[in-house]
Amino acid sequence: MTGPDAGLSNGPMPKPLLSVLKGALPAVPPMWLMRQAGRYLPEYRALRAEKGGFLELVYDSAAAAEVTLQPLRRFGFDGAILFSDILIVPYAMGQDLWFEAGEGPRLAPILAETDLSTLKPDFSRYEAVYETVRQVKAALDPQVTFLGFAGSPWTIATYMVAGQGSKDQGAARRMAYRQPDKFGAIIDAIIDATVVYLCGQIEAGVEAVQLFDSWAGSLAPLEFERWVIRPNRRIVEKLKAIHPDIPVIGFPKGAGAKLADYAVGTGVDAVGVDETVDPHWANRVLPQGLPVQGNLDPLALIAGGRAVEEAVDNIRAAFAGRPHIFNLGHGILPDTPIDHVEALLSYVRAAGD
Ligand code: 1CP
Repeated sequence: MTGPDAGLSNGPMPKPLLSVLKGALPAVPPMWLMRQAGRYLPEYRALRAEKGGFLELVYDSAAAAEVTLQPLRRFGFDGAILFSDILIVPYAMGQDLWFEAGEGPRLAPILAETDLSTLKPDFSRYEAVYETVRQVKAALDPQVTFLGFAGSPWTIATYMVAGQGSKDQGAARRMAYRQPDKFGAIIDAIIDATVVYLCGQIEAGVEAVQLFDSWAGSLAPLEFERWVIRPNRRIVEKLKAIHPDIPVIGFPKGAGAKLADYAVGTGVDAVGVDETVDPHWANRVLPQGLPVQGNLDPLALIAGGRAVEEAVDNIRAAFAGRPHIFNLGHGILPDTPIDHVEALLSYVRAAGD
């Protein structure tokens, strides 16, 4: 680590990304990319083809550890994100989960009349993921911060209710209005299953966790307070009671004008900002000193060249006075050229001062 804040402690060299989550202001922002372990990498596609399916890969801990480490070897990011999926939580809650080739995840949907007591939790479905964490931890460069993750309750519920991804999350939004008690019971069960899962990841070796709320943007304000802010706050409180020193990054994609309410209301330690948010505005409205993560447009990275440099300069200028982890505003897309990722890293790291 370089820069004025490099010597934060007298012990071993602090990890750049973890230090920023705890408030450091290094000259060069640490960097990782959401979905960095995945389909834009030929070595991922090769292993995925060999294992036959996505869940097979997740449940083969040695292979999942290898996939976690692939982008580290190639690019030298400051963070490693565990290779798993947010839908492992509903699976451990007892919902059937499978992946349709060429389409995506499918779950047996929770309908208006579905009796929730038919869901029988089986948390042994988390064990292979914890084993992946242990294997990655043993192999990871000590300068790299290891990130665990889970989906946020609202985003998880959208998949559990619809049984698959959807454009407007209509099935879950309808149930939330029509059957708020039932929907609340689903959210409560997700909160509990998520805290178990994140504690397990932490105890196996991750050093910070991210809550992905990919569909936070689809809710009206009162619903946002009820189904995004409150459940995330409960997760943060429960985690902090057990693991007070583990930073929590909240990523409320699409929160827009509700970003500051989310940050303050949930009590997360850092907030992920998506690419539609003006970083100068985010810097003005977020609490002073709160670490941010983001927010390069994944499509700019596909274009590469000047488009990326201009956006990087703008983001870095906006967040110059606060702890900042450089990242995309959402996951890296499968058609992203690898040399554009390399160029991004060089550009961010060269433009230190
Ligand atoms: O090989 C394949 O075909 C599988 C593609 C894939 C991958 C690589 C899926 C299926 N999940 C993952 C890994 C994954 N997913 C990670 C770990 C690695 C990393 O970040 O590098 C993480 C953090 C996720 C998170 C995830 N899964 C989210 C939240 C983040 C986001 O991008 O919004 C969501 C919404 C999912 C659900 C999911 N899993 C997979 C797909 C194709 C989807 C989207 C389904 C849909 O909405 O229709």
